Amino acid sequence: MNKHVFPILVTLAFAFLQVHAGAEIRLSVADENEQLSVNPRKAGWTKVSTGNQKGQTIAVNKSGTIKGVVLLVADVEAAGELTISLFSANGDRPEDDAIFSGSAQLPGGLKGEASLRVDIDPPLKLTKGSYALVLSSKNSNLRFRLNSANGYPGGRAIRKNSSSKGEWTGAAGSGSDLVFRLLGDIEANSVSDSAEMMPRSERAPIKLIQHENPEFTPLPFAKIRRQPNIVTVMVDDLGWNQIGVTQTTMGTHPKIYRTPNLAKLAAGGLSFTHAYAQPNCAPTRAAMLSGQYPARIHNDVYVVGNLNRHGRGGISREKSKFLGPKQTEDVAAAAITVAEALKQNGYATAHIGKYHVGGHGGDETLPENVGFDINIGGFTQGHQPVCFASKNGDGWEFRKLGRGHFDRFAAPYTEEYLTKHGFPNSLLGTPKHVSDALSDAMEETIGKFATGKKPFYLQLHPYAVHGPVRSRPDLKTATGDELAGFVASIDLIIGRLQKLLKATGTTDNTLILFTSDNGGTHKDNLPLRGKKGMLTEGGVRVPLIAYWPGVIPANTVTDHLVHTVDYYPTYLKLAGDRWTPPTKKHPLDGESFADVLLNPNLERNREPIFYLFPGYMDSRAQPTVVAIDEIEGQRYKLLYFYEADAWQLYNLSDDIGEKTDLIKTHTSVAAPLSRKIRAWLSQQHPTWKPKYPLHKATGEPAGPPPLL
Ligand SMILES: [Ca+2]
Repeated sequence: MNKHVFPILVTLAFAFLQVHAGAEIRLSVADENEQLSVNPRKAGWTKVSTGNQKGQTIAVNKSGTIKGVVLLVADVEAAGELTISLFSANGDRPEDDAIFSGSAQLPGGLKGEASLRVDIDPPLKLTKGSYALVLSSKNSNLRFRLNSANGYPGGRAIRKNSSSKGEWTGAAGSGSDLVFRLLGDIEANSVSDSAEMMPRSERAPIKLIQHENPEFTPLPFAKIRRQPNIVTVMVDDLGWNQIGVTQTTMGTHPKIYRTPNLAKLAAGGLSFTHAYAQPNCAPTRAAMLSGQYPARIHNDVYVVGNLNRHGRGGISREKSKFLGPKQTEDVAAAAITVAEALKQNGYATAHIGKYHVGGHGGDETLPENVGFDINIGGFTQGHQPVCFASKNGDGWEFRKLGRGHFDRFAAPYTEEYLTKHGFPNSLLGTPKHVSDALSDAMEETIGKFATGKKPFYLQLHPYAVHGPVRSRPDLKTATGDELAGFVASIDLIIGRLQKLLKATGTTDNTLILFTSDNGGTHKDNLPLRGKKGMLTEGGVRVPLIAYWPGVIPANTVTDHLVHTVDYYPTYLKLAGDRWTPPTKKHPLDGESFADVLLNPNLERNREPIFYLFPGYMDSRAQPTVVAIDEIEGQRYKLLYFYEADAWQLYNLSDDIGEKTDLIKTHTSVAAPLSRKIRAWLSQQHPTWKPKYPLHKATGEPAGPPPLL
């Protein structure tokens, strides 16, 4: 489907309404971020035949403007002209003459369902009141999607056709709405719940490849060499299946992702199909560093920035029932970080690349002050302003990337460099890419550590693939795609890491963990639903590969539940638990998965993975509590939405795309899980202070969700 803007034909039949005379409409296919979708189980269709009219009533509570509307349509190939009009409304009935009316020709040849964007230019200024948006079309069988789940409580779908005897009446049940979203500062939307968002392509059939583990003899824990070196590679914004590794993606990855070094890592190690992170950069990094959920006072990082990020298609500050509480952006200096704990266990420590959870409130939370012997690039910022080095006077620099730490790796590619790493000659003399500079920093750091006596812990946190998405030119050419080329630069880091470990004789006593900080955001995460920032699987499920030859059985896969908070206790276990943080001061919320690394076939019960999100983030997130748990061999996800005071339940074992809400039929699963959520939120510890959405009227916290 193309994104052309189609020529318009304006109907000025109502031009006597001076205020909007001259307004025009333009029709186009909505871009990726604006596409609408609705759970098919809660959806229907309404056809607008020639001579009939369909519409939607809308309540405008405060003066503002409408710049247009997005609608979900189908059978576009049969459509001729579309006319959109806006009336004042009395109940289900449009009144008087249209305030605005515009027509345009729909494009021929479009197949299937499409989010149609209608721009109104200039925008319509509306005062408080009830309105009706009315659709008609000529020579057409145009169909519009209905949300039968009362997605927009402020109005409903209406119709005027032969069966209504030419009178206006409600359409298709009192709870039905057209699937729509207004554009402009008047917010009305029949699919406002982010969990309802589901691109149409997600409904394609899914085939998941189930890997069969080869035979292996697991090593008993007592037999393994303690205190391995540990390298955590945490990529930024890399989606669950945006790598070319079948073991991890269950075969769902698009073929543009070519990552041969990661494929080798998986072939020699263990892939996790169900690894979870927080839905955003900073919260995941805070969870990893502290080993704690955000509800702990020394974590307290629930989201990037603040918990009242309204707008951009999300519920407005005016309409929301709650306020997001205040949070912090740094892991507190009082926390005992994983680096500090590993230092207590005799490790040398380093952080390279994106940090994001220190320095907002002072230098005491920067990596060098919270347990890292070496810090290259770790700073407050959450993304790289540039992906390539640029000239600065006589030298080269990565402009505004952290605090200049990477500038000593910023010189353009030399012949020697290209030969050493097997990179193409076409790069000779061109500016250095940020992923290569990260590898250079890694080589320098591991080179230092390998000659020392201590085991080392290295957080290698690439800036890729956070936006701006800029690939090294040869990698873009090789993959045919800017993002896939950017992902390929990550794969080169892994290739260089493995080569370096071999060269320094440290392969056999080094554990590599490769993962991401949240779901993908630049392209879809199909078959997972949603993207970065959401609590749907597309937002929180991430790739995870563990590699430690001779200890972790090769070419194995596990579906054990793992969350970012688990890394810290796992590392402590492997370090020998010589020193662990006092539980009174710094309890850990995760569970070690060291036993799974040794035996991926192990039967194991982890407590549920929990999420508490008490605020707002544009169209992606509203106050929500989530639990993911294993019940009688099936994996379930239970969600509570504060705004709607409503629950959803999905069976992730047979519904990876979270399409079928089971809340009405599976009470025996949901009820005990709601009690586990209550127990989790109500646990007693001086450091456990979960923050809830705040009632607007009283400022009082809403507290835990009710019991089912
Ligand atoms: Ca991220």
